Amino acid sequence: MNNGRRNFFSKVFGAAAAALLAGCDALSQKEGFMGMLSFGEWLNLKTHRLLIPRNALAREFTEADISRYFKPNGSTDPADAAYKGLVKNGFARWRLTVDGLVERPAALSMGELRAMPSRTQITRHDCVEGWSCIGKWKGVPLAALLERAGLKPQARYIVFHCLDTLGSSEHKYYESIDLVDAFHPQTILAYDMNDRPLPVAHGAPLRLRVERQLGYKMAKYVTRVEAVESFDHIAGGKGGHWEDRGYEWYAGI
Ligand SMILES: Nc1nc2c(c(=O)[nH]1)N[C@H]1C(S)=C(S)[C@@H](COP(=O)(O)O)O[C@H]1N2
Ligand SMILES: [Mo]
Repeated sequence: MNNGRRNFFSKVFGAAAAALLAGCDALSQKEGFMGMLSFGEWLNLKTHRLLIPRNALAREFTEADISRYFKPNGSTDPADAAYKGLVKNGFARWRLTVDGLVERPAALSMGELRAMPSRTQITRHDCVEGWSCIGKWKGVPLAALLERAGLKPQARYIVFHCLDTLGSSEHKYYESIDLVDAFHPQTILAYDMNDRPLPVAHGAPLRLRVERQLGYKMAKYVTRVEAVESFDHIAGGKGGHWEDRGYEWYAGI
């Protein structure tokens, strides 16, 4: 190739790479990746993400990044009678049931959960509606709970059963994740938000944080963690309240 043509091609490829990078700006910043990469490096990064996306940690932020206002969404004050009763009692009678395909089913009090190992993380919550807020979460790693209960070999998914009913649904809110996300180090059942017990609007007394996915996966008002082989038999059979209404089951970000 003569020099003129080589220049022409490098300009065209340069422009294409720049356009691709620009298109990826939001995602790149979200993942803490900054600066210019060559086209080859960019391709490499994308290939890696495709191969090992679910082992990567979601970006964590600093105290200074915490949103002054964190928007509550979906159910924010459940009207369900059982939930109202628990609130009245300051959640003294609340228990987290761990059952399904486990060796040692359990019903744990908040005191027992708080006595388990904990993880604290400052992360960004992205709702499918297009808003984001940064909050600090402290809770028990789901992996610790599952290790304590002992998964049976047939277990493939973890289902989170909630205490609230959203809108005119026939079923209580629920969600599910696979075992890759269940054992991810940032997957926690959070009981504190911004250094205080989780408020009712954000899912008191316990809510899921699964940081590599969108907001609707982060079940609030969790009362039961069930290990299952399939979720065909639960509610609409698609693995979650919003999934039953057409949303994607794997809401990776
Ligand atoms: N039980 C339950 N969990 C839920 C919801 C809900 O309505 N009920 N809404 C979901 C949606 S769409 C979002 S964006 C987040 C909102 O969490 P927040 O109220 O802490 O902002 O909770 C998710 N988890
Ligand atoms: Mo959401």
